[in-house]
Amino acid sequence: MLSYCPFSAMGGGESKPAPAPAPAPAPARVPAPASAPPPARAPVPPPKTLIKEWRKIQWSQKEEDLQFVKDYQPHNKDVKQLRVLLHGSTGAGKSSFINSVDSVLRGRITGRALTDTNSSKTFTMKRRTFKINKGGPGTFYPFVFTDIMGIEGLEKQGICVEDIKLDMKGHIKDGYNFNPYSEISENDPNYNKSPTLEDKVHVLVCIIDASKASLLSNESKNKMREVRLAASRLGIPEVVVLTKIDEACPEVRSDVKNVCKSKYIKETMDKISVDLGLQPNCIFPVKNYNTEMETNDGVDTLILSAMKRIIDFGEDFVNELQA
Ligand SMILES: Nc1nc2c(ncn2[C@@H]2O[C@H](COP(=O)(O)OP(=O)(O)OP(=O)(O)O)[C@@H](O)[C@H]2O)c(=O)[nH]1
Ligand SMILES: [Mg+2]
Repeated sequence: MLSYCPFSAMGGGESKPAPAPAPAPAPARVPAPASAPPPARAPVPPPKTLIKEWRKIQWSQKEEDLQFVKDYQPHNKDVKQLRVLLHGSTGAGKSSFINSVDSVLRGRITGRALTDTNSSKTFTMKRRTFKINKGGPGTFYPFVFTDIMGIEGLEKQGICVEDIKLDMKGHIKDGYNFNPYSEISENDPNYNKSPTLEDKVHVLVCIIDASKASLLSNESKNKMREVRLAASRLGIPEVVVLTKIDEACPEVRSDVKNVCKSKYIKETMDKISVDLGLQPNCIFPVKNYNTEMETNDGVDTLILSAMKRIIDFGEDFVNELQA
């Protein structure tokens, strides 16, 4: 970017030393010839971070979406709540996503599922299921989130894929401490030998950090793909939640509503779609609440749009089980 000094520009932009002043009184000043304009330079185009909108998001529809999530009740009477299992890379924002949904539904920032600011090593070690309070004491939304240990980049450091598969089938109880080196044994007190329909997972959510998606190791991608294939064999629907879109794209950081014009986010979603073998319309970019003191409509809308799909998928799944 050029920055012109206004004075040198007015004087023609030359920096030659001024000639010595003439001793005689100066004649009437002849106006200096108009200085040549600075050579035309092609404007440097801004980096193309924004492109044509690639997904329509109804930013004004937040209240309707919120009401949909608030009113949801499973039709299948054998299921009081949809079980949503979150998995993904360590530090991708799994626990933050639960906190964010909680915050959207309560209309204020909450932080119940503990998160970690130093995400180099997995923080959530223990399986824990979170219910979201509906208002009055003892009243909860009919969906729960099961938070588990992250998949690390390097083999044997994160959760075993076998444990995720067993969890999807309802075999792991809350409180189980994941062991990266071996899967749960059938003799473990936290092994559920006879899972009910409610213990089983109804929707699988893979959480991926948009700012590090391109750095995902093959090891992690293979683990995620293996989990996805196991889910599809069980008929469990899967959604990807792409977090940290604010860290991934400066245009989104300045305004979250730029997300569906962000070239980087679009490319990241296309890549994930190919790597995991999932339709792009099952991938939802979100920004989790992490530093905010208050909720805001843009962030809420993205979280609700992911939640709506999670509920729709879960509802279809449990209804098919009934049929
Ligand atoms: N800027 C930004 N930071 C985020 C977002 N989501 C999560 N974070 C931050 O990322 C860090 C890790 O988030 P967690 O929610 O603990 O991640 P996790 O997937 O539960 O991690 P493990 O339990 O270690 O596997 C925390 O510092 C969060 O505040 C997001 O959308 N944007
Ligand atoms: Mg966590």
